[in-house]
Amino acid sequence: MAHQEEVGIHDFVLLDEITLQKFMENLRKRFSAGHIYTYIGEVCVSVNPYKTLNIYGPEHVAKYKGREIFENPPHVYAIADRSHRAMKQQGKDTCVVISGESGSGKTEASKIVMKYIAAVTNIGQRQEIERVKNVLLQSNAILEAFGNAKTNRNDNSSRFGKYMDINFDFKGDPIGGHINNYLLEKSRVILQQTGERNFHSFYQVLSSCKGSEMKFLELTGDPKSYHYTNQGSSSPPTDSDRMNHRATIAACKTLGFTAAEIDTLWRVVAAVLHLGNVTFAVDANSDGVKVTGDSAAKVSRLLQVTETELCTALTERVIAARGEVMQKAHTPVEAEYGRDALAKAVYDRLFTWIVKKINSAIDAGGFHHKATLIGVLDIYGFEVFDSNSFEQLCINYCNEKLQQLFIELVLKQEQEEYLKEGIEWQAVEYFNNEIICELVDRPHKGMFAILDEACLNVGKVTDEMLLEAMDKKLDKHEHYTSRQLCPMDKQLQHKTQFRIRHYAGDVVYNIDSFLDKNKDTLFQDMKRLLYSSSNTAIASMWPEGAMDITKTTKRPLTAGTIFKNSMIALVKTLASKEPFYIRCIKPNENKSPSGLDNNRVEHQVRYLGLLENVRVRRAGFAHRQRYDRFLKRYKMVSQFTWPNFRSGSDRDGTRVLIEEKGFAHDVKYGHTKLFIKSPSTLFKLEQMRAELIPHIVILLQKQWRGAL
Ligand code: AD9
Ligand code: MG
Repeated sequence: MAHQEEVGIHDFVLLDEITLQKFMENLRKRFSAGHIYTYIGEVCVSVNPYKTLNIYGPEHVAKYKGREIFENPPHVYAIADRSHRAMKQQGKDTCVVISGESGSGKTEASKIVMKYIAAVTNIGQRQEIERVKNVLLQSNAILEAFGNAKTNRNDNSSRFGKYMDINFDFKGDPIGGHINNYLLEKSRVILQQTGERNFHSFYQVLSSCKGSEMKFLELTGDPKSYHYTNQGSSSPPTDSDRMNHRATIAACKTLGFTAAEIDTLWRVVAAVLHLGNVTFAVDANSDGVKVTGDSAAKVSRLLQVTETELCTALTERVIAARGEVMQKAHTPVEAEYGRDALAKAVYDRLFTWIVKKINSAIDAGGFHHKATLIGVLDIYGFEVFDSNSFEQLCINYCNEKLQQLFIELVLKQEQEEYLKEGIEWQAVEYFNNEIICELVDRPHKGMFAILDEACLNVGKVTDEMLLEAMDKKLDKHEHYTSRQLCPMDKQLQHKTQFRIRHYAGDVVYNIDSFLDKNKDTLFQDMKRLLYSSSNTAIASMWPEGAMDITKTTKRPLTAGTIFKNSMIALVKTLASKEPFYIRCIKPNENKSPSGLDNNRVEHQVRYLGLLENVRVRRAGFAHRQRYDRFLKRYKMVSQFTWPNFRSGSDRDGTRVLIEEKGFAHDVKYGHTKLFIKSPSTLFKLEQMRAELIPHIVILLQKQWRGAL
């Protein structure tokens, strides 16, 4: 295979000057030459190429397998290999943390990591391992169908967070896994912004509902016919929706979903579409509302519940007061609210059920305890829309937490390494975003806590009052402001808006519906209705429907608190593993393969803290390498070490070489590694090596010829 000429510098640590300008120059040079990956030490910076690159084939897998990072051009494969080898050889749990804003290539990178791991494992072709590998890879197709959607930032945007543990046996082969999913953006089910779509699954089902097998869904095939798909973008399903529909079904089969279970997936999706078309009219015979049209009948057929019970649940609710049970009729507004809440909840439960099914297909069972893990984190990226709500707050808070982890781990790791090797170093200044995390999650005082407190006073507190409470408690915080606090601020046009200065930029949020989304309640009647479904899969999604309404139940945790707790648990899990990082960058706003938008990219480089990362990595030492590896690479440059150093340890050999070449002032000797201060020393060594290599090749050729 021809070796592609490297353009630019493969590791930012080796830049002669650490400035944003030099960083950008190098990134641009490499991106234009098709090199989307560049290292900062062991962190891989990846720029979304927005085109298919021929760098992921089997020959590339072979090139990276078992190799050190510096032996090949930068690649996600090298990171995947490192995480796999560290796990296999040292029995350590590792994780690959992929971060970057929406559309920067995180999900693609996570799939590339998983494909690489699948490609380098199970040399023995064990059947069970093959099954596990297939399931792990195929699970993506299902999760993306139900959890991804077209947004204005990304045509295939993950609308849920995903952390996947892969379990390995002592041979380093995958024997199972487990997925944790985080907060699906279920509000998308009922509402999308201009230009955006609902979840892919809706278009997949619409693209294929005309066939005889899907007739029972009673769908027209046109997104325009359904309220929930006739909003942001109502263009017809595409060929790829059709193809992806088939791929979803194939993946479900691989994962062992039964035919009835696959049916249930589409039943629920179709039922949600019909549910959106249920309309209400004031009932002249009572003071309540009645259901109109024929959509409710379709919903009841698909969800396998009785139509009467469905209509009752949609138009009234049962309330229990002092042990007595009463019916209360909805107003038209309440009825519509209840319908939409039901649609969101049904879809959300379906998604959770899918994840559970995938988990049972990949459960490593009894091996679990003995296995070591690689965790792969692919979560929604930082996002700013024209209108940002509770979901964006959660997503952006999640990115704050990950950034904080990055800061801590990267610094911690460096510090530990210097300590372990007995080397002194100096700390580097960086922005610690802990203050922003606390703005959101501080117990009793943070935004989530204020939100929860407001939710305790059901019916009495409005979103505006919530904002007032936030203003009162957070007005001193330097990362928070609102229209009320700052009336002259041009960004804040409405009294419902507040702004957080995130590490990645300013985001203006709208407080409307925050309370509702945080409370996230569904009338108990609806839960009971779905629990009564004759479809066992659907019934199993609603276990609390069995509960007696008169029994006092504990107040359920709010959506914000559940999310906050899951983020804290996630960070703890990641921090317990040896982390490897992929930092993704979105080159431009147009999804274009050519062109790196300077401002946009500079902004990302800045907020991802990449320059600080380079500085920390170089804080004193641009390069470090184990003595044996150092000698192997550079031994030809010294007469004392070529062809082999025989009069001492690798450390001694390294010292002899370094002293002979006059670099002694620029290095420190750790216990197991050599630390080089300035990149120029490494350049010089590399240069000497490069000059000598042709001579050595000729020499070796002569020797071979002589031997023949
Ligand atoms: V979000 O936070 O889920 O909205 P991601 O996950 O960061 O976002 P994603 O991986 O979905 O972004 O990438 C967006 C699109 O960029 C993909 O659908 C591909 O069309 C394109 N992409 C990303 N990475 C690559 C790559 N390595 N090679 C080719 C790529 N195309
Ligand atoms: Mg994604």
